[in-house]
Amino acid sequence: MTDKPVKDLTEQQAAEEAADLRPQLTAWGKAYYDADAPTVEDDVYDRVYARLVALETAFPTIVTADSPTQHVGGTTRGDLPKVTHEIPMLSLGDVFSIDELKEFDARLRENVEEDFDYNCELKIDGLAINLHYENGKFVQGSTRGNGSIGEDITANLLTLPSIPKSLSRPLSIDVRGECYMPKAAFLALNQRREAEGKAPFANPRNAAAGSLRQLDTQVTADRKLATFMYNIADYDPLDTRTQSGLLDELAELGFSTNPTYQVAHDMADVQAYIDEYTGQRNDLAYGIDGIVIKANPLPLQRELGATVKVPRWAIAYKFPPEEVETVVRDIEWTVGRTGIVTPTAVMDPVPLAGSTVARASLHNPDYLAAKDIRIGDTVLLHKAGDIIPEISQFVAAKRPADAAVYPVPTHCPSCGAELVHLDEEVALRCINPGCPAQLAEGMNHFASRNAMNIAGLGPQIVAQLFDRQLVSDVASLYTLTADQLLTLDKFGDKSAQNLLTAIDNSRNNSLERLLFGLGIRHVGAKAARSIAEHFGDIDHLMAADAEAIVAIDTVGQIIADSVVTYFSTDQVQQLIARLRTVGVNLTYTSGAVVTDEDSQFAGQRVVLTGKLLELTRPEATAWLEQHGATVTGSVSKKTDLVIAGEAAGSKLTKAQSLGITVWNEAQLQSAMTEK
Ligand code: 3B8
Repeated sequence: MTDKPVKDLTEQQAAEEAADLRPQLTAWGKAYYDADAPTVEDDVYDRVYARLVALETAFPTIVTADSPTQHVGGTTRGDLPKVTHEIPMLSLGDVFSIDELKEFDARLRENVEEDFDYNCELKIDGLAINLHYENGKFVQGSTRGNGSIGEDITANLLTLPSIPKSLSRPLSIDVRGECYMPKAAFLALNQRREAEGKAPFANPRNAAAGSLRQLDTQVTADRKLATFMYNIADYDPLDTRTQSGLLDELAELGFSTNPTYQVAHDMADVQAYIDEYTGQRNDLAYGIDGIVIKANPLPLQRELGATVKVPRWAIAYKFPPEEVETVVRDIEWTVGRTGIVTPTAVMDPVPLAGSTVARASLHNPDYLAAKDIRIGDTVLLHKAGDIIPEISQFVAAKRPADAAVYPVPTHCPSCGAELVHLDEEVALRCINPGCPAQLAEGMNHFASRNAMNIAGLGPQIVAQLFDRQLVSDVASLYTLTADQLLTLDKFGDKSAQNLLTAIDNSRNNSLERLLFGLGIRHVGAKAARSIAEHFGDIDHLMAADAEAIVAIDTVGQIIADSVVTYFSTDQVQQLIARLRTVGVNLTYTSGAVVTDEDSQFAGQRVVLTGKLLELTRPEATAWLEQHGATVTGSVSKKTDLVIAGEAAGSKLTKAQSLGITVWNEAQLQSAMTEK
């Protein structure tokens, strides 16, 4: 590790230094977590770790999927057991243009006497996995690894609802496919990580890879991973004679398969498929990076076989990366909940990969300096991992003569306090605890779904509450009156009453929601839950020292220290006293989660619709989730049960047309009281 400030490094130097640090951190982490025998002082580990985070934050392109920062907490396994693939897991050859695709077709047709079709499939941007079944029972799941030897991730894959634990027939087969993280789950995960002060994942693929290597399989389970299976290692056990038929048969056996495949007779059909999905790509719920064409007859696949590296019967066409030019008009500095001040490029709005983009994060002063982006610059813009707008570079030829290097602010744009760099951080911080921008961000977090879950209290309303000085901290939310709310833009009696009710209901939340909502550094929703459950109420927690907190299995030193530091300040103690006075519950009331596999709701997908009269939706949802159900918002073929309240509309109609079981509220209540 060097002491050179990160901002003085080139990307190349940063990448080299990071590559040196990672194996060291991984080895220390392994000794600590897996062998429970630390080989280094905690503070040395922390310093090296902080340096790696600093390097990767300043140069996001150098992040690797196996970086220790991508599985914070050292909870991923570095030593997964190896699995040998008897039949190697090959990867696909790539082409980048339609012309090359046509050459592939011409070559194949030259070598094959008879006419044949292709099966066109989307190329899912995930991780290749192998699922091994014996007599219809799932026994082992593994990664591709180097193709011959992969890693055993059975325990993690067991948590994925889309992977059947037993098949509809007692087959012994190896089924191959892709494990991926849906776009929505990726965005939510990164938002959560940012709120918890963790490095965001670079793209859904890295997020999926990290999630599959978790030591704690509950983390994997929470990551909402999904699968599409597309292949079997050996065709013998099935009767199917085509790739398209194979996909249907896999679906019948219980696997999740991608329904978008199409059989193509010739290259014109293939072209039409490419055009169709180039257009739809951004509307899909998962990322794709191209399409795959496969000779459809399975006997032909077998006859053609493979080279050492790639099958001869299939090829991937990769989409060209979408990139547009636009002009930077401003660089805005905004203050986040934790005081981090982040620059954002504000640009002329341009359509890009399915949305209109006008802003891109420039992350921190080092990143801004490295990219050397100035106001007036024409820049090339793309979406990282298909999702996050990112400036690739400025166009030197179009730089205005007077474009000046953008000055980094020395004072907080919200409160005017002097900005600082803590420790090794590249981030610029405002450390004034009374900074209005931080308080507003903190209140947004407090109200968010996984925290106090106050529906209707979003950023725009919070901003107005602070502007009009109706609130000063989160406790003051609980003394707001209808008259005060009526002064807000577009607020009427009904909206005021709804918000007051939502705030009022949040008083009864169990302690873990409050703990997470307070926004204590490093304390995520999961740690908050463990801590709340362990201590039972806030007084016992506030009386605890770090040693007592770290005694909780899933809580590490960094979290424990952060909690103790947080509660040690007068300001926080006064805030807790005010929360108590306004009647916010400070005890843990969630009770143990039922993991009863016999529950009739285990693994069921349930949709709530219409107006519930006796129960509230959050109550019904929480109860269903505690009994193993996944509660979703829309009805599809996969829905198992719809619970329809009063005046249920189109969701009920759809459920009925799909033949899905429908219950009324009373049926749900009786199921709840039976338990
Ligand atoms: C043979 C067939 C590798 C692949 C394959 O969506 C082989 O078929 C492969 F050796 O990697 N990412 C797909 C996808 C990937 C592959 C595939 N089909 N749809 C994908």
